[in-house]
Amino acid sequence: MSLQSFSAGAPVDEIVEAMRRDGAAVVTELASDAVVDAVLRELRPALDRSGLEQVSGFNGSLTNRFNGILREAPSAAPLLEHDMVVALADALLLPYCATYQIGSLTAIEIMPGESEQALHRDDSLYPVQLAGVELQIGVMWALCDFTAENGATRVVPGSHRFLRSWHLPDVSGWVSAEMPKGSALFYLGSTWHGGGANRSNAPRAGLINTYSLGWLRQESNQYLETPPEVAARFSPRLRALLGYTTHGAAEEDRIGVYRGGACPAWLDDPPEPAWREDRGQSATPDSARAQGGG
Ligand SMILES: O=C(O)CCC(=O)C(=O)O
Repeated sequence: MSLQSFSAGAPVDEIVEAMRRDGAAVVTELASDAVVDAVLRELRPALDRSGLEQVSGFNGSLTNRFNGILREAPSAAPLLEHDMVVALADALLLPYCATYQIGSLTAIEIMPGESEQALHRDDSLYPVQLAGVELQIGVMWALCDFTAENGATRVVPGSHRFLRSWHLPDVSGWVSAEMPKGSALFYLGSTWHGGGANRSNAPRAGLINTYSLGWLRQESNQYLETPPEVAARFSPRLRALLGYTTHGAAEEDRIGVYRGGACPAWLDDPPEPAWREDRGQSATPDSARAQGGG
């Protein structure tokens, strides 16, 4: 079984359907070479300086990783808030939350000679399983061509339906998410996947980030990775995605409120109303209740 691949202009509902069926899908050439090249160029010094700081059995010994993406690579912003990404995240996550957030944001450069990463599911971070509820989705942006030879992400199609258990399920049916530079692999948090071995002579560079339900704690602390003075350089939509907003509209339902004063100017005019209006969620608590919510 292979993953379904879509062109950048494909209807969002068809991609959502493929993700619900297979647990993952590829959308080809969603970002231009110019953007992708700029991201990698901006990340280069950080990857060379501190890429190997996260070496571990799980992360690999020949894999560069870096997390302070927006501090180093402002060119990554359009990828994180891309309309297609937001539309897919809306369809897959908004049934279970009022707003979702970036859970983690990591550049991963698998160097030649690296071996396979263990297959895993990202949502095992959270010690709950709620039938039918997806806790997060992941997006892997290809910053170069992804091939089976250079370590394209390995995905087990259909594995989002495997039950959680202490025993490793049969994950032998993995496929390589091969895709040209600028494409994106979308996968559910429950889908088994992992980095591939790099048997080529060149690095395999990708930018992977997750979007998780807004009432969960972020996997990586985005307020430290992108502190307010850096977040201020980006759009209200991206700031809200980073978590600089609240979950829930009504005073008594809000999570993530900040009442400490000394806010940056843009927090005095919080981004969340615009973000909610985008998605038709600007209803007041009373009218939301009248419509059957809350
Ligand atoms: O590098 C990849 O292709 C996947 C990495 C991954 O899934 C992880 O590190 O959690």
